Amino acid sequence: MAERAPFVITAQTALEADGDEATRVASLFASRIRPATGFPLVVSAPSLATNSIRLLLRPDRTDLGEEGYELSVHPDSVRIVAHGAAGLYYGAQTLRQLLPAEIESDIRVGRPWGIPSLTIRDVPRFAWRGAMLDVARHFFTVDEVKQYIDILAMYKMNRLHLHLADDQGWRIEIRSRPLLTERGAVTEVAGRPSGGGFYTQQDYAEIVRYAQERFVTVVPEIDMPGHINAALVAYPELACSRRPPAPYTGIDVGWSAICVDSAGSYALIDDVVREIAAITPGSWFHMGGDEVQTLTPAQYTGFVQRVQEIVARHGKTPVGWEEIIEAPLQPGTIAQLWRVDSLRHPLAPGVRMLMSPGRHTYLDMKYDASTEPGLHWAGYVDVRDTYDWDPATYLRGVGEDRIVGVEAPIWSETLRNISAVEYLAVPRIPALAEVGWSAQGSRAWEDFRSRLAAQAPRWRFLGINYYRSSQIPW
Ligand code: TNX
Repeated sequence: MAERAPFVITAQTALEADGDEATRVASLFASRIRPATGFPLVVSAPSLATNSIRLLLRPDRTDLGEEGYELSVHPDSVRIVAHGAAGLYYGAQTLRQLLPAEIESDIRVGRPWGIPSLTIRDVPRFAWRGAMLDVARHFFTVDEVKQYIDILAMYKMNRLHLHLADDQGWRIEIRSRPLLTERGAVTEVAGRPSGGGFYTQQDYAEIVRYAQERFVTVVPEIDMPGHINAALVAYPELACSRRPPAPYTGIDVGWSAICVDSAGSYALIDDVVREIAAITPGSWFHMGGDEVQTLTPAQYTGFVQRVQEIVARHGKTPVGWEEIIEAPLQPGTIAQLWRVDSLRHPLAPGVRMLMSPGRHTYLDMKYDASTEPGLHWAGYVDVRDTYDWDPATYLRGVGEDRIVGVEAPIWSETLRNISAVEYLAVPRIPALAEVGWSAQGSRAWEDFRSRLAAQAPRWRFLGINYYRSSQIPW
């Protein structure tokens, strides 16, 4: 049987959308493909004309959920149908991937822009498909964070977890507590006494806006009660030790703690959570909770309980690293797995897990012994390790229904710029994106590795620094 002809984008192709949300998505897609094609690609209301790419929201298509889409490419038109605007956006990302790699060029390329005739119906497996960026150990500028968001959005990931405070630096302006950034933001790992940096609330709002436009929800994290030295440098009275805390630029963990028995600590935490919650449209606030070595178990669980109440009072759902499950948690709370491969006690009712097992998802782990940046405490993590596992069978007793999704953290102890971040993230981000999106039964490593190889020319056009893993047939 003869294959159907492709749809070809030309100077006359119209982009059509119904309503504000669909129009916004269509405009973003148009601005992405305008430079390479050089075509006007004007966005207008739906018509009956041929030679058009149509983005349509359909209230009756509840079968697609908020993020699913249906894409049909015919010789004379392209149609993306979704129930939610996110679905239209993901459909447009798929369309982008079906175009020749040169579509990613920022300068005009004279070649035909064909898209094969096909129909795709696509709905994500997990609601949470995230990446975490540690902006505390090394600071990344607003533009660098946007570059990272672009990569996430391209692969239909939908959460950016920002690790905003740690021993080495406090990275977000808190207006009622100005010393946090005045004194706590000027350091980062490996010295640079006036390195560091922080986001003003306006900067943060700009990151949130840019992410939101690409259907990525920002999840802010303030790590506590440990990993908190930078805050104690600013407010030494909240440290229970008698010696005033000194700025820290090393990479040891577990040694600092805010004084959990002092009312002043909770007053500060309340100010911090309130101000961050007010500029965060997403539902979540990440309270950290990892690697505390200086408190008794009772002190630790008591602290987690009080902070989860503060987070709830400011209208957010708490997220915390896996250690928080030692405390009695409210239903709805999300515990982020990173280290264990079995649970010592069952999850409380309504608590769900976000899966970030180090040996599969930690993007700061080296690919192999020769990788320059990165650490290797969880082992070497090559692309196949990130791709070839099932979140629903990873932990005994924690099946699909107790899992919100997957997330890839990137800790920045050894990463001084976004180019190093990209080198560790790509191609493991696309690998984890597929773990989060596609049903387990429809994934196969052999098939994935050749599809992944075909992405590399795009990364080159986009100027993304990536690792040429020997596992991939580039
Ligand atoms: C463990 S993962 C940490 C971080 C480090 C990371 C380095 C987690 C919750 N805590 O403080 O940066 O290892 O890979």
